[in-house]
Amino acid sequence: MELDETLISRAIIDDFLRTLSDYVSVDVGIVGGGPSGLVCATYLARAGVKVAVFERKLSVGGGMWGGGMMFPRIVVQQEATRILDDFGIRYREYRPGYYIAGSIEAVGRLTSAAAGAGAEIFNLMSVEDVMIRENKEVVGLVINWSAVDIAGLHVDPLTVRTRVVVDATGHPAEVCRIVERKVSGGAFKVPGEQSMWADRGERALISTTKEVYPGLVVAGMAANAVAGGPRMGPIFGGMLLSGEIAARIVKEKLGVS
Ligand code: 48H
Ligand code: FE2
Repeated sequence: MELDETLISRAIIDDFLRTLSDYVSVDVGIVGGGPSGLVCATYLARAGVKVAVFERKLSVGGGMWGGGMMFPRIVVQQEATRILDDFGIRYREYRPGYYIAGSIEAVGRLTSAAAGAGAEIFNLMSVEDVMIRENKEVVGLVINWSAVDIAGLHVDPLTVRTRVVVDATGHPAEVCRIVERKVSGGAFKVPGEQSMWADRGERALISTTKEVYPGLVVAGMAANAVAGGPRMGPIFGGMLLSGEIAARIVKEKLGVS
C-alpha cells in the first residue's frame, strides 16, 4: 500500500479537532502539567472523571526534569514512596527516610500514567484567563496557543467550561493570580511563597492544598504560594502528595468515589 500524505494530515486534523471540540466542556481543567498536576490528573481519570491538562510548554513535567540544579535526581520522603510505587517509579534509599529517584524516569512514568488513565493532555496551550460568574465562582478557563503569546500576536482565545479548575502552575500560581486581579474588592489575595524551608514547606502542602475559591482548587507549589508557605527545593514528595490530595478534594466536590 502506498502511503498518502493527505490521509496522514487528515488523520491528525480530524482526530485532534474532534478531541478539542469534545473537551470544550470538562469536569476538571488542570492548569499545568508538572508533577502535582500529573498526579492529580491520573487519580481523577482513574475515577472516571473527564479531565483535561493544559500545559504551556512542549513537554509536561514542569520543574521535575531538572532535578536539583540540573542534577537529574529527585529526593522523596518516606510518606510519598507509596505514590512512587503506585506509578512504578524506581527509587532507592539514600539515608533512612530519604529516597532518591531519577527525575527523567519520574516524569516519564507520571506522564504515561496520566495519559494512560485517560486524562487528555493539551500541550502548547496556555491558560490566559478564567471565567468567573457573579464575582463568586470559577466556571471555566480561557485558553490560547502558547505560540500566540510568544509571538506577541493579538489573537482572541477560546474557552473551556469546567466544574472544577485545579491551579497546578507551580511557583507563579498563575490562575490564582488571575483570580486575585479579577475578583473585585480585593477579596482574594495571593501573598506568594516564602524562603526555603524544606521541612515546613513539605508539611504545609498537606493543608495548603485546598479549594481556595469556589470552583478553584490549588495544588503543588502554587498551593504554598497562595498560602504564603515556604519553598522546599528539590524534594518532590510534597508535590506528589499534593496532587493526590487535590484529586481527593475534587472527587468529593463532584460526588465521585
Ligand atoms: C498552562 C502553565 C501555565 C499557564 C504554568 O512548576 P511545576 O513543576 O509545578 P508543581 O507545583 O507541580 O511542581 C513544582 C516543582 O516542580 C518545583 O518547582 C519545586 C518542588 N520547587 C521547589 C523550589 O524550592 O523551587 O509545573 C507547572 C507547569 C509547568 O509545566 C508550566 O509550564 C505550566 O505549569 N504552566 N500551563 N497555562 N498559565 N502556567
Ligand atoms: Fe521550584
